[in-house]
Amino acid sequence: MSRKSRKVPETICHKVDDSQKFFKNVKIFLLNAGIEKARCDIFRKQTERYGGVLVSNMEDLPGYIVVEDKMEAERMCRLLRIDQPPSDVNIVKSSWLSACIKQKQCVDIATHELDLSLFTRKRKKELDINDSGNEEEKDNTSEKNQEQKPARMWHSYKKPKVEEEEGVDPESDYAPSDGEDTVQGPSTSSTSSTSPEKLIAKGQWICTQSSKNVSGNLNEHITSKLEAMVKKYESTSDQWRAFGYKKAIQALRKYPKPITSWEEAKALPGVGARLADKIWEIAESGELRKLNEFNADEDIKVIELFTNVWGAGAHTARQWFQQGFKTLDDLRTKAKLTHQQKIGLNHYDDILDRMPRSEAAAIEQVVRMAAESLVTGVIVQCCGSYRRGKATCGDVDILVTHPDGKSHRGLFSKLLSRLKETGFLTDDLVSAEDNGSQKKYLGICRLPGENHRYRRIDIIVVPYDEYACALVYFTGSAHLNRSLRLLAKKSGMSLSEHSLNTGVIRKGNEKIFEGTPLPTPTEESVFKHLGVPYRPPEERDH
Ligand code: DCT
Ligand code: MG
Repeated sequence: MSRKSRKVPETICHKVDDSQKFFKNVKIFLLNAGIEKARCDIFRKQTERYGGVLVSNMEDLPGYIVVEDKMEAERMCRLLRIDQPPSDVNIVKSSWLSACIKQKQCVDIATHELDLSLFTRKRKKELDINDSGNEEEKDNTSEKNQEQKPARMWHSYKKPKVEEEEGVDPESDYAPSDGEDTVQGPSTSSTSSTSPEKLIAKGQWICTQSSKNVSGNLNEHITSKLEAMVKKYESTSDQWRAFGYKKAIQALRKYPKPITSWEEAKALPGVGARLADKIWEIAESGELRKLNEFNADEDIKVIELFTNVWGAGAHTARQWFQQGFKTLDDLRTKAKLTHQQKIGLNHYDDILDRMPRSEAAAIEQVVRMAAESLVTGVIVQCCGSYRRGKATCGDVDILVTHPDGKSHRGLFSKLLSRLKETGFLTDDLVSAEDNGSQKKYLGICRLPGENHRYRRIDIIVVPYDEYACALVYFTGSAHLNRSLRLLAKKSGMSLSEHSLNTGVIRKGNEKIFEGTPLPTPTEESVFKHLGVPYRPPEERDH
């Protein structure tokens, strides 16, 4: 039966009276990845019909997480961006939900529970290996080792791998109301893709909206506290909660007036009752007890301190903490550190400090002068938060190309040598990585003269025909990029920092055919192919 002709049987639409509501107030999080859309629709309808509450936020559980029958615990964690399956939630296969609906009762989960034993065994093995203190040689597959590779080596390290692997925009996964809610199931291929225009007409895509709120952020007093909570949860590897808070922050930033009631907070997209409590607590009292508790918690303070070491993620930070280290000096003197972590520690305060945009402009100018002294007509463009017009920048992301399409070749190493000779580049974090035809450098720089601080710099040299896609990517924001990539994917295209390809064939999440690059001479052309109205960089600060 085709998807279109499949209808929800009429009988299941009959009203049920209160006594039949066996799911009354039971909270259910439906992870739709891999579950056919029609089936998901039935699950949603029936859950609500029998009194259940569908939640889109971790904040709203405990309750049940319902996953596809063949889901593995590890994949589920990746999709949900959590470190491990939550202990206070029942994680069940969709067969449980089917059985409940069929038997019209909340059936026992015993035979439907997701098998966590493999995951637990793997984790235990990792812990054993870590305890032996010789982790790098022994296990190349564990998450920990992914982190031991220079964390944030390139953006794929910054960005959770799940987006690339699963094609999931986590926004969409958690917030169907955003209109980006379908995770492609295993049978999806380019043949079932829809035009971007149709997709855009169906829902509110982040990438079609300007990030500029005419009135500015009127809930700054709330978002600043929620941002602090995100940092806490990220450092404790509670990615799911961190994500819930991030969604609330986005909604609050866009909200056209200050929050004046709990109901208003609860009505924000992606905000459940518990998060609404927190928002309202801040709105009413200016304080958030939970944040104060976190701030007073010495252990969390230490882990957060360690998470901020460049090259260390939450996992390493936790390990250091478990090894009994308490201060940065402990790390300097006693911990086994990678090259990147040593540099991260040397410039700890400087790297954490955001620079004024005038300093980013001066850094861009140093790179431009050096590049121009090597090749005339070279283009040097500072991207990232700077190009989006932010007042401060965490690092400087500089894109270099040449309009003649060939003079960029060989420029990368000459440019780095020149910048090192003058003492401008002081430390290499990731040197001369060749990724296809783009060359990328991550390091530390310092402006000449007195009293300048060390700053993080990325330099990317790209061929001119990749410039527009690279410009879109490195300008960001990361959130906008995710939305653009997902829109491309659902339209049978694929967007990267290299190109925008059309006619991509996918089987499940695997690309069978890479497609053909579309001509993208300008950023405008990239947006146009995607059916998205062009936005200047300042309106891309999502
Ligand atoms: N990027 C992305 N996905 C990520 C990280 C980055 O698509 N996970 C893209 C978008 C922004 C660009 O790379 C530069 O990244 P950052 O320097 O990390 O971000 P930024 O927006 O410049 O912010 P900051 O001021 O903190 O550097
Ligand atoms: Mg940046």
